[in-house]
Amino acid sequence: MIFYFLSDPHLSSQQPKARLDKVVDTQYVKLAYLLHKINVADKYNDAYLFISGDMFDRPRDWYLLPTAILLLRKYKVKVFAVFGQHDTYMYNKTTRQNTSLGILEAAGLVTILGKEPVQLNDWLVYGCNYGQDIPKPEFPRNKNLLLVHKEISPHKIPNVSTLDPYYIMRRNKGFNLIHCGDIHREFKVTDGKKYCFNTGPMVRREATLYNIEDHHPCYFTFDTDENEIKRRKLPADPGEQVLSREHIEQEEATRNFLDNFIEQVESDDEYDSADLINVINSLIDAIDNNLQDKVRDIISAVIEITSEDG
Ligand SMILES: [Mn+2]
Repeated sequence: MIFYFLSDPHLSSQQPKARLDKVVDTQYVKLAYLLHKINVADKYNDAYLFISGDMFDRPRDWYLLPTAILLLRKYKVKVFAVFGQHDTYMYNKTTRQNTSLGILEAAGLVTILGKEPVQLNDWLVYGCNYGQDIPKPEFPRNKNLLLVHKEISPHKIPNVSTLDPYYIMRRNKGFNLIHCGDIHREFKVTDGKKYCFNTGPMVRREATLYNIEDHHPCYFTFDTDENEIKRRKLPADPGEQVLSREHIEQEEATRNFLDNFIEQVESDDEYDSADLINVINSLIDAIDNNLQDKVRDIISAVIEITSEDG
């Protein structure tokens, strides 16, 4: 089997301010390129695509969904994913189906992973959606793959608390491969046998120094006969050509997500609903455990009703 890994595609019908090209078009070029590769590989060997959350930039995007459906149907790739915070109003069972990713799942175009594993030959595949705990593999001595949307990264990012991937590997020894999403930075670490990794964002939507100077969008592959993770480039122009440096200073000056959120609400710009959800989640985490689910349900229902395209 060949596994294909992609982190944080953030498909969107919206043009980010910092992008100089028509990113709505170039995102499909990248996705179609990858789906075509997998479709060809699948003729010789079972090939699968794994997306570790934030397949979409916002929970609902009706302008985008038809194209996403057409591409997935055209290339007939078997896609597995978990929900990131951008894919859902607030992760819960009641509202998650009424989202772009929920629709792809209902249409049978994407399989959402969770704590009950999906078996692919001699591998068991688990998912940890945003806000969930990492599941325990049923057979830790067998071959296990985990998709997780959590702030796992070896990089020190100002004002972002991250979990060390080596710590995650030690605490979750049963997983041979841990495919991460959430933090938009590429990394790959290994203890010699097992891997923990993030391919970085498929689309460089934000004007950060990392996106402009360092990151070339890519995907990873893993041939189950070789036990090795390989990095492969996606078609992408240099950061300097697709992102404007004018937006960097503003972003670097933003001290933390709360400041960022307040700034966005005060400006006329559209605010990022995932930031709002981060703030609400951190408040809910502070209340009584027994009430947390109820409060999440109530708030997600309110967000769903009041969201402009809801
Ligand atoms: Mn993301």
